[in-house]
Amino acid sequence: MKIYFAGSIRGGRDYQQVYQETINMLSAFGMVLTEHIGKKEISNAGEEAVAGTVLKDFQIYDRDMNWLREADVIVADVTMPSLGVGYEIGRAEAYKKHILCIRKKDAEKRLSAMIGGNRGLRVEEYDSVEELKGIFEGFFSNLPK
Ligand code: 6K6
Repeated sequence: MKIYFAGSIRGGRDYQQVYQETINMLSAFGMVLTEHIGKKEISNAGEEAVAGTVLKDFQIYDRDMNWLREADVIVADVTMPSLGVGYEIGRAEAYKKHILCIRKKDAEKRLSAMIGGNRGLRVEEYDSVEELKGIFEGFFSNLPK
């Protein structure tokens, strides 16, 4: 099971710690292709220190789109509005991937109607990362074999 986790980078890194914990939890369900999303070293303005090299934007785009095509499912944290995450959800939908959106209940910003109003998308709300476990178990156990 290949999992593409999407979370805000340039949209703002307020939830970086939550992404890290979410990715750790997701690892029990499959291989997370985008582990770097949880790393502290990725800042919304700084360089990508994680790969040991600074990637140009077109390289990031190409790499991420390849991973997205390769993925079986996409789990997107939509708590923090992010152009990139919204774009990835739209592309994943076009590729007919299984998509799960998660969103913290105490989110400051309202969810975009393009996500919340899309009847084809499943958006689950959570209070704590521990709560995500049950949400993930439900999602992964209901995927078609
Ligand atoms: C470091 C500092 C600024 O940019 C970086 C490195 N950038 C990225 N590295 C990896 N994935 C990225 C990067 N920028 C965007 N993405 C993809 O878009 C990720 O898969 C995220 O899910 C999403 C975040 O989009 P923005 O618009 O919040 O950046």
